[in-house]
Amino acid sequence: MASSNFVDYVKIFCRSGKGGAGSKHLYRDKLTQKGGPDGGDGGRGGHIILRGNKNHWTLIHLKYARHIHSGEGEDGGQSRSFGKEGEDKVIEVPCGTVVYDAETGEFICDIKEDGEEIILVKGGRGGQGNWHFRTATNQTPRFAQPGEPAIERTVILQLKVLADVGLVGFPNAGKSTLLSVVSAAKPEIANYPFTTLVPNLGIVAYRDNKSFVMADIPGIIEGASEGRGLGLRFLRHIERNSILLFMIPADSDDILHEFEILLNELKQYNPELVDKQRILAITKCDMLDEELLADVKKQVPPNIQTVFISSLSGMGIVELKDLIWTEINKESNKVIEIKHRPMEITYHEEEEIEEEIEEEEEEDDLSKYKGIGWDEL
Ligand SMILES: Nc1nc2c(ncn2[C@@H]2O[C@H](COP(=O)(O)OP(=O)(O)OP(=O)(O)O)[C@@H](O)[C@H]2O)c(=O)[nH]1
Ligand SMILES: [Mg+2]
Repeated sequence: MASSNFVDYVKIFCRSGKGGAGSKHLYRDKLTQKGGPDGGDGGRGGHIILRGNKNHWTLIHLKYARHIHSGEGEDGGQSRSFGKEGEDKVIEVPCGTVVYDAETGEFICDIKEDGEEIILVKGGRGGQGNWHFRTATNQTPRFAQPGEPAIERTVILQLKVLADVGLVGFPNAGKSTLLSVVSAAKPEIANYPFTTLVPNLGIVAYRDNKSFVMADIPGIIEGASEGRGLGLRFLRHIERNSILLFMIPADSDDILHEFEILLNELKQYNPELVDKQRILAITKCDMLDEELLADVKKQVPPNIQTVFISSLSGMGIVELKDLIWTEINKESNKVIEIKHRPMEITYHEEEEIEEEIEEEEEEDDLSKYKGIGWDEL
């Protein structure tokens, strides 16, 4: 998984710029002996800003950006001249990025829209020059304010994909096959469990140039909430979906039981997921004849809209797209705000260990170049 392009977790150390100091300059020239204070203000230190960018789909571009520092503000000068402001650093992130404090796990902010900007770490204010401190009783203040110090903060950026519909099902249910049929995405498809190891996103073209985004996540199995299979690690990618599409193969032994297991695992992860609107797709219906299909139709859970589909023969696909479109456009299914629970810091230890191993490997790679001149490379 370490070599995957799907990066949905990065930890970054941020340091904003410190503010420049105010100047204590006293004006003097050949004609003026005591010109009074004329020290200018220091410049503000650079902020670290997060900006949503719809052209990014993952955090891969930040995978190796472990330290981000913004510029320091310059000190004020004579003749009341201001110090230059420190350069701001902008971190471009995909929409759906959530930021947590790496030490406490506390939720800081999230970016939902393209172009949305949030100051993650503020630059220090510049100090005021001595010109500000002149008073009737102290006409030559020989002091000025220092700039505010830089702020250091380690943050965790976590991606929660903003798709309209999320596919939920056991491994081998035909999730990736459906995505490959309705969108241009080319996920890996194979007849063994856990073919999909990281989420895939696809844009589904609908009538009249309309479209919606579908997220195919790795399969869920019973006990996922206790860490079985790939666990629930990827479920956060469906937290923000408007609706969930449950997928159960027509040849499953007990459709109702399978449906309940899936529902229960989602509930273990986040009870709010169970409140989302659900649709059920019974997949691989091409494998059944009329008689068997009629039998399966009797087994489906009540109180859920069900569509019988086959990604191979195309059966029910149009009907499914119509239903998804209607549901995601219902006002009641719009995701307005989701509650971000604090992050459990231990949760990601595994990933960090993986990252460290990778780093060590890189160091090893570099060591072979030691002692070789640039010309020889
Ligand atoms: N007959 C038939 N087979 C299908 C259909 N859809 C998928 N399959 C087959 O079912 C197997 C699993 O399909 P995938 O799309 O990889 O399943 P998945 O749900 O993405 O599985 P994981 O990635 O392991 O969670 C593949 O061999 C597909 O060819 C279908 O509509 N009809
Ligand atoms: Mg798959």
